[in-house]
Amino acid sequence: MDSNDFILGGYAKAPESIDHFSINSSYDLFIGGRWVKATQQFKTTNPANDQVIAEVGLAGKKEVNQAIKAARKAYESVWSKMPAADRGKYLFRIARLLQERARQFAVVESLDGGKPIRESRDVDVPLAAAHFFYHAGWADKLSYAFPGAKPKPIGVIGQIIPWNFPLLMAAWKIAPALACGNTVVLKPAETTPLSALMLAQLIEDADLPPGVVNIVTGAGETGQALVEHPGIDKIAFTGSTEVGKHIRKAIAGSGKRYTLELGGKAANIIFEDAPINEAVEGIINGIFFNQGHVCCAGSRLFVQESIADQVLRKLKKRIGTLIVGDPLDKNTDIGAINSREQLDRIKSLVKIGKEEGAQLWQSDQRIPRKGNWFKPTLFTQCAQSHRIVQEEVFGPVLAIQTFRTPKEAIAKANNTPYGLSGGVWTDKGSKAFQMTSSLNAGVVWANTFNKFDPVSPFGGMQESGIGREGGLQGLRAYCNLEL
Ligand code: TAP
Repeated sequence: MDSNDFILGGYAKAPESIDHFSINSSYDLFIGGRWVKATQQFKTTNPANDQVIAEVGLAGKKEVNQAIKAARKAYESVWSKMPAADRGKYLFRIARLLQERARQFAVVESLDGGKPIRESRDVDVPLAAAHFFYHAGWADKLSYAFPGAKPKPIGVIGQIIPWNFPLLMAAWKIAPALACGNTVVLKPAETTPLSALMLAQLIEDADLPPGVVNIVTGAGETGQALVEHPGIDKIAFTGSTEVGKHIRKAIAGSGKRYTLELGGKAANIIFEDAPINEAVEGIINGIFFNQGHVCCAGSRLFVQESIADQVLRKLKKRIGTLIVGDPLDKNTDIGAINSREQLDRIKSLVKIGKEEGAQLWQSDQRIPRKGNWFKPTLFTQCAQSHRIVQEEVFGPVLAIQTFRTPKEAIAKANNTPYGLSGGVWTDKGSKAFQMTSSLNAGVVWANTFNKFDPVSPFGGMQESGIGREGGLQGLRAYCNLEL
């Protein structure tokens, strides 16, 4: 067996084909409906094998300025004046083209980001299309969304997104902004620029008026240039709490509107009356889904003491069956860690977890040598003060604690600066309601985990952010309401 062969837990290999379309060897910036060469380029690599996939433009202040000017021109001359029903038609067209090209987008998302093709294919791409469909429907019905008010667009929106759901985050940002009559300049993450650039190609094919959507690839400095530019009316940011705080300071006093979707440290709480096997699947889905690269990952598990041994035994057994390997293989459960930097961060926090006294358990499946990989990892005997309990690891690492009463579970679950999401598993509806209303979290799932829908608003409390995306609340964030 080749040293980099993927381990498929007894299943024959089932790789998704990649010869049904081609990825360019280099991509320019998408500004004002044209492809504009940047002064500098950078490489994007496949985290599963470290191979370079393509070169993309690195937008500096000059290109960001150019993109904002193009967005302003499109806003003033075309998009904000267009009949809302026509804006809706463009969004429907984008949604349908996304469905037609779903296989290409799924492959690119897995190649560039490392996530299993099953997730890109069954979660990321369909949900991205659903967001465009949903907001296409709202475009000419905004006055019904906000009865008694006259919704007006805000203007030019700067949008900055992370690497964990690159296409989906682009859809979450672009679809509502356009539906409300705004134009956008979007910056994808440095390690996952390709699906946003393919979306730019799709938008070009959809004949969207030039400048309505502009995509500027680059690193943190590109995002900063967007944030600081006076021509931006609103910043919509998804990423880490650290950068979110930095952005809030940078725009203070500027009059720019903002929404911040930031980090999380979700508690997944399992009561003794829960359906145990389903709950174990929920734990797996909550933290190992997308390698734990999920803002709302259930990275803290609280199990009622009476069932702790049983849950832990079942959990370990189930983890042993997970397939870690080739993101393009349809059997794969856990793909590649998105970047070397992120892998180093996970390793460092795991080392700290051991040093602080928590007990580590890792499954014994083999992982490929080349590329960025991390085994599913559990920590037991965790204390509330441990850094693996308090900090976002953003990897397949679960910190497990026990509790005796609902009150204790709530106190422990709420003991972090974050407040994005949580999960409760119980047979009792009343207990589910009591828990969901007591947890400091923007989203709480009951007897399920990590479920998304364009109709449901998503967002955090405390250091997990300000504002909502999705649903009416998300739409509201892209309008000025005149009463
Ligand atoms: P960040 O490092 O914060 O990066 C997010 C985006 O901001 C990237 O495009 C990044 O560019 C850019 N950026 C970096 N520094 C900037 C600056 N000074 N000014 C403006 N933009 C800047 O986060 P990440 O590591 O990509 O993503 C993981 C984080 O996102 C996690 O904390 C996760 O919880 C959070 N997240 C939250 C949500 C929601 S909905 N709450 C959803 C997904 C992810 P580069 O990539 O080029 O550095």
